Amino acid sequence: GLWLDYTKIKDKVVLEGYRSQLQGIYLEEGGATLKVIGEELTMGLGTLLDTNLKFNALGGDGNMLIVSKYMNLPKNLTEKMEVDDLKKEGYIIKNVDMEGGSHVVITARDDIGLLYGTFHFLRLLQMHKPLKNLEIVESPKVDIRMLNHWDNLDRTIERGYSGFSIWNWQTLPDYIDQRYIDYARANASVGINGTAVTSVNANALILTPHYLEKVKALADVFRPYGLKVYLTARFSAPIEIGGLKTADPLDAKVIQWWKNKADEIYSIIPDFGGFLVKANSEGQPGPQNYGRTHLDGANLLADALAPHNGVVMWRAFVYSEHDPTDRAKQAYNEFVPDDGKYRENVLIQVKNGPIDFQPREPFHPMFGAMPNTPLMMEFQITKEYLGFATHLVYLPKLFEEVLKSDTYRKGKGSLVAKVIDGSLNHKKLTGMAGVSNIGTDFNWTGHPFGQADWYGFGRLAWNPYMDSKDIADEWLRCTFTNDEHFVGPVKKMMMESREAVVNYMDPLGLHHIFDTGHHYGPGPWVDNLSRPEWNPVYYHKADSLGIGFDRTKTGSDALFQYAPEVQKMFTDLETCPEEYLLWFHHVPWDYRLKNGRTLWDGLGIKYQKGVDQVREMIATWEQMKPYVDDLRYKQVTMLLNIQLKEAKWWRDACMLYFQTFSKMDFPKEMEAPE
Ligand code: GCW
Repeated sequence: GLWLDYTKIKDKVVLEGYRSQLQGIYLEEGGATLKVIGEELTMGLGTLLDTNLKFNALGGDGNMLIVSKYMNLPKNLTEKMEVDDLKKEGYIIKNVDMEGGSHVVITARDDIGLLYGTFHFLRLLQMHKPLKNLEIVESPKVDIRMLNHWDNLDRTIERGYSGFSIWNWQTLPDYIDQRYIDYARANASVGINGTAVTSVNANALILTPHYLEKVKALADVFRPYGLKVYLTARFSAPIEIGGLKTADPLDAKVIQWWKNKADEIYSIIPDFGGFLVKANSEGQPGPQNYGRTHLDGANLLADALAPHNGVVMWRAFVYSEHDPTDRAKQAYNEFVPDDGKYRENVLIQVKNGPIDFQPREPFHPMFGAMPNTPLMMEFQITKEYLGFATHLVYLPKLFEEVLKSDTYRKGKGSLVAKVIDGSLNHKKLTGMAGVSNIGTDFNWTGHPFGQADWYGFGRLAWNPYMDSKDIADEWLRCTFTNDEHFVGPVKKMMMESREAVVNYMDPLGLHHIFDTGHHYGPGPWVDNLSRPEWNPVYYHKADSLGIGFDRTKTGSDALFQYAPEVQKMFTDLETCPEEYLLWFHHVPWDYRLKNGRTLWDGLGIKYQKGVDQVREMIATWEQMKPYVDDLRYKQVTMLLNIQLKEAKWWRDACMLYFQTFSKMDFPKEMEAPE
């Protein structure tokens, strides 16, 4: 079902209104995409309106839904469409009155635009929006809008909490699971146009003919929905599956091997998207194994893909034990000096923050710092550090905060969103990736509210300036009900959920204090791991004097990587937002916060607030019983109760541990530890 569960509209007035406005459909004839548009309209309108709408020719009587590329519309209709602003994959939805009837026209330059317009149109109905005075003109602001699956070939998923991988490599290519089709529909409905189906901790086998045939079968299913397939390329593949002695990016045989491999892939999948690469990161092979650089590695693959218009997405998530001072600095140091030297078909894929998908991080300093290289965003939709698929945390709020952060790289207003949509430096190639939270679970994402994160990622990839509140509104109406008694309170609950998790896990700029390996639950005391930068104590640095990571000049000076205005704001304790206090500063336990309380009290109050916020979420949800089916009502209730138990666990574990340093009493606002 997801948000495409087109249940019959119960409101009689709305239903009758739509029925009289939609008396037939004209759908342009065409290929596979037009066929799936027809299927989606038949299914969507069939169930929403509980009627069987006929597909008619143009020119008859009655109010029609007209779906056609604008160059194929009759001249009198084309003239009414303002297509100048319409880009590739974009669409227009507009009312047009003509003799014979009052019509709704969906038009576009290409078939995929028509499909996206169709999904938008169906959403209008799901949301009970009036079909009058429509003047919708939409084009994607970002070119590559893709999911990254961290799915292994044995169907386990790294950091996946919703079951196993939906890709059944054993039965592919011959067996096409209905899930593959529904997956493509769901992605297309929010404008996602790419998917890297294998993990960045890559297995070279995916590049062998045996697997490429299976990938082809997926690509064939996805193609009508505008969804391109990408693969993760293991840098040592020339050795592992190519029989070469080296994977040195400057070696002639290696260069030829990748070229041949790209040619082979394109002979099987002509619209293959390209490679996603994790290299010299967390033990993965890469060009540095041969004394070369990320630049050498990325350009090697880019040259192999260029004749076929493929792209390389080279990840900037790198850190090593060799620079134990501050892991946050390494990516900037390794990539920024080579700005402008990457081939045109290379995008550097950067996580939203400089550490690793924490509940809150400042934006990554690379954003805006490489004006001559396309930088794409990597968000994590799966909740590795936010309570897995067990906690309700609405992520688009986090995504929005990052996208609206100001890098000041070209003065005030140089938002991260402008780096991502390319407008800050007129980039030709743009992209946004989200690490998928999808698995074989009956409801796809484990937590019923996890679907909203997938949905919201897609909407923000289409338009990084969207308000996460509007996205929550859409998702709730399409997924549950339009009843305002439900939408209002639940939207509020979703919007507050992100701050709640920050409060009960990582308040005031704390980060990476998770228990080892699995990253579920608190472990601020861990200090015995083989690499220093894996130990939580490395991040909070609590001692008898205070707590926090000094990233100013007196500490690691990671702040120098930001624009001067940003450096200044974060350096000065007067202007550093308290959300980032302990990210950038080591401050005494009795340091006075803006509200006059000590840091120690402030920490306790925040942890308590997080717990209280989960209690409020439970109270809100309890009121929602009349509006939700029993199954989802019970699931969310049980999950929220776990969340409450674990919010207390976080509060108690962290405060009791930090108390061993502060030696201060808990603030009076804090409940006694359980
Ligand atoms: O956060 C870390 C995860 C790893 C992941 C890595 C990465 C795929 O714990 O599981 O590996 O990030 O992004 O490469």
